Amino acid sequence: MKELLPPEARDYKERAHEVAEQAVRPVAAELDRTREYPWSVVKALRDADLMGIWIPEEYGGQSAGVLDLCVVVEELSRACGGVGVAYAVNALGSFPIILGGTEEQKQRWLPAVASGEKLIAFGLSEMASGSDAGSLRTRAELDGDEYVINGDKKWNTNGGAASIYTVYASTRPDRGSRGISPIVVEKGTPGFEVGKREDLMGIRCVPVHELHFRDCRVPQGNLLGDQEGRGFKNAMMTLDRARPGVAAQAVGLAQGALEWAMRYTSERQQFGQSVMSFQAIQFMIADMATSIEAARQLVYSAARAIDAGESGASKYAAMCKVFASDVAMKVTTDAVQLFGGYGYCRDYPIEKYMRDAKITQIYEGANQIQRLVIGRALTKEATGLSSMLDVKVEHFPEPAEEKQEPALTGAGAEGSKS
Ligand code: COS
Repeated sequence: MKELLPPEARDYKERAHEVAEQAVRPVAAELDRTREYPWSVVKALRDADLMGIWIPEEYGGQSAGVLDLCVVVEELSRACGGVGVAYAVNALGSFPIILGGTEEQKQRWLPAVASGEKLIAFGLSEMASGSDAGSLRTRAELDGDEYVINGDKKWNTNGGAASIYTVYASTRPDRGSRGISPIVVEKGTPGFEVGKREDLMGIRCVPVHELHFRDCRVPQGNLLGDQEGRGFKNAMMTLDRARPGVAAQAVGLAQGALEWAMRYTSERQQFGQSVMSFQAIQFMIADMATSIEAARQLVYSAARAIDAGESGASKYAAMCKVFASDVAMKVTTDAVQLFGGYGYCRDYPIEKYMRDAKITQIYEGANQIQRLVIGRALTKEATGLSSMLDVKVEHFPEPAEEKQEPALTGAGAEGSKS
């Protein structure tokens, strides 16, 4: 259903498809094994003019929308989920600057990200603060015209590879989530160290690191915007725009796994015929393909709603993330099943899809958090609904008094005997 996409998105999708087939698929297994950063893919994406497309034109980007970002991530993830997120996380890292930076800050940091010369990362989570992002403990204290940052970040995707880090720190711990501020820290700043690399189940070519800040001094001008305390909202608004990218990664992974499963089951012969010719297998594949298409359309329409500035961005972003990642987990697990014993070993590419898919249910807000976001949005909508319908629960008619069932003796019982 490519023709349902606007022409620009179709063009981005086709170009990303080319990069995925030429530069990603041939190296995906090797990158998974060695855990090397996909620098060759970054080069291919730069050559194809696909890096930093979401950055506004005035800062060197292409002013592409969330939909365009999603179709690129989807195509890359179809070949390798790790490469998909290595690309998408640059959007996650730069949205805080696009949304909250001053004109000078945007001019300072965005052009190098737009060209792909520099990579960028997003530092929100900490060891003790994951889903409850507002409880973060990293501190930033103003000392003269510098912020002094102390604390540790966890799960920093692109950590080490990135040159620019958007870090969320508390400038006013007494104000809770309203005391959090976003501060940009550049690689090489004294007191800032990239720590332990996590040994992940999937997306293994992407480095995920701890970050450590020990009396790390940055100029006051690195505080995004001109006011402290806007960090939590900035992070939430960023996630509203970035979560469809995770959903697109999930769709790409599911699509890639489906295609491998179709190829395998149509070639594999058992009982004198292809495995795919059995109806039980066709039904499985039919369900996989149908759920992927449903997920894809939800991702695209959520992205379009966000691009159009519709209210309810958080709800749509959460809906597509939760739905697509659950689909990806189910589809990639079924794809492994369709490969039988071969699906369970690393000689075939399929088990990697299952390992890569799992993280889409966890990062950028666990799916339980997405359901909470959707639930809260619906709770608000329910209030609006009751006033629209002018119905309150107590206005529903009282249930009629219960009628006594006739006893099984007497006329009825006798009648039933006759
Ligand atoms: N856009 C703008 N503002 C938002 C917002 C959004 N999407 N969501 C919340 N806010 C605002 C609220 O309006 C509220 O503002 P006030 O302080 O002015 O009242 C403030 O932020 C706090 O909101 P809330 O009370 O809803 O925050 P909670 O602590 O209940 O947390 C969740 C909300 C759970 C949704 C949030 O912490 C979350 O998304 N957690 C997951 C974090 C995550 O995705 N981590 C992975 C990062 S990738 S390393």
